[in-house]
Amino acid sequence: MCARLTSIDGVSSSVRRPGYLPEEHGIGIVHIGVGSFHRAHQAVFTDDALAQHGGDWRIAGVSLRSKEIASALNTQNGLYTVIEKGHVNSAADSTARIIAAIDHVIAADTEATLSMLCDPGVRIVTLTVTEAGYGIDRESRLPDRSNSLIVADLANPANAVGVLGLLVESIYRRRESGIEPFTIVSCDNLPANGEFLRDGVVGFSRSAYNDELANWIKDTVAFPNSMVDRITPAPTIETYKDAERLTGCEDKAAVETEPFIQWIIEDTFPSGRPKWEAGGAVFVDDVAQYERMKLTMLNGTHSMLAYSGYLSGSACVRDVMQDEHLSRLVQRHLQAAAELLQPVPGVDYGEYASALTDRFSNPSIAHQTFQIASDGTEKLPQRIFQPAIKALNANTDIRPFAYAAAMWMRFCLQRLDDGTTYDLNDPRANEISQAVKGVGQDGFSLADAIHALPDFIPHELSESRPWRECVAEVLTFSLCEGCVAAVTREATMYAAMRNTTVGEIPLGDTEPVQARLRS
Ligand code: CS2
Repeated sequence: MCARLTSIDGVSSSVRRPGYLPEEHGIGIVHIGVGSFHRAHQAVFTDDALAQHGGDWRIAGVSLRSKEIASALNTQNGLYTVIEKGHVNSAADSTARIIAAIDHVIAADTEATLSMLCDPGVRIVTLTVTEAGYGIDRESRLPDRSNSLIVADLANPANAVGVLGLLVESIYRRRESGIEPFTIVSCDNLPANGEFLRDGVVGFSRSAYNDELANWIKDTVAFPNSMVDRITPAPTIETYKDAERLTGCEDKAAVETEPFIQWIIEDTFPSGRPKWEAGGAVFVDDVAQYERMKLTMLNGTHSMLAYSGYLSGSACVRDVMQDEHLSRLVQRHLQAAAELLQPVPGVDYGEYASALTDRFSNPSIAHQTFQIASDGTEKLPQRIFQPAIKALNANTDIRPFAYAAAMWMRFCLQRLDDGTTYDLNDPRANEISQAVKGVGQDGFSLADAIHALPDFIPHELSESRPWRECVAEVLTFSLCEGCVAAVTREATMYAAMRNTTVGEIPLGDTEPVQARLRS
């Protein structure tokens, strides 16, 4: 039995170690939401920046709910293993490195969190709390008053437990004590994530404090937008076993991830920042185009394949890519999404699609379709509905998006074709279950029930006859013939449209995609 990872002394010599002494660097960042994505992404960039450029940029983590990860990391003095798994499905293609960027993690403790956030050394707050974690209304971008946490925090901001309350109370306290505000970086998959969070924070301060503070935050605090990317499945027992095998130490905070990593950030950090360029971060004036590309191509395709795949028996993304019909639908979705994007200098959407196909196919990464299928009401607006509206306006094919939305609606029934049931992980799960009760096998009734949910499907779509018909038709077929048949039919229709036969590989439109698929 291996000893617990508490220092790098016991780590196998073949494993990459931090290129700096952690105790020589102070804390400069508070990160809220210390899940596996943060540990595989921002913490890795920070580790590289510390190794190459030094500075007081270590991270204090905040876990808003779970005490588990805080306890695992604190026991290990913040150390943990990142396992990168390449395309060869063998131990030889896995590499491990130890990350020392996290100093400690505070779990579900308002005063400790506020006191850390008010530390004058803290100059940046980063967040990965998921799309659902902000408590900001998507339309108005104000605090969502249907969220009980927001209501409680608005009434008692000094004891806040949610993201907006903690940020605003700490900005308020810092200002009272004459401490400069920190820069706030949202790292969740939301369009214009920085602006979205800024509006939520300003709205919260206006309601819970006063206009003066709200206007000061608006004028003074920086909220750079950022696009983050690294496919990171939830760690499993196998992850911990792999970490132990590779490092020789027991590690209960290990994460596994793909080799690819990307962070594109707007360079607005008035109080300084780590040189995240050391890990390959790219600083730009405007992130919007990159964000749209990632949200609609990677994440949109992910959502489509998660619902279609889970309902038709593919547990992981890699299984989807092995399935002739599902992988064809992946190509269709990538292409449909790419066609709606404005050109970006230096970016070839064909190459991007091809790289995504490769990443999704990584046989060493067991990325569960059920994991991606969670929180559909938070993900679909930017991933599926926005591009669908664009397609409607451009008079191009809406079917790929209508199909994805229909498969999500089918998923909302919480049962597979063989009657197996599952939970709907979604902030609006109760409302959805009520709405779809009694729709039986009628695709039109199911589509009507979901379209009637308030503040969800944009009116451009719910009032569009072609959209409504396409969604209802896909649903009716999947309910009558089953989800495998629905996937097969959809892929066959696409193949026919592209003038290929099923079994032939559909070629993308650009030369790099064609070359890749031919090889
Ligand atoms: C996924 C993302 O779970 C999901 O919804 O689409 O987490 C995806 O893996 C990441 O955005 C990749 O960077």
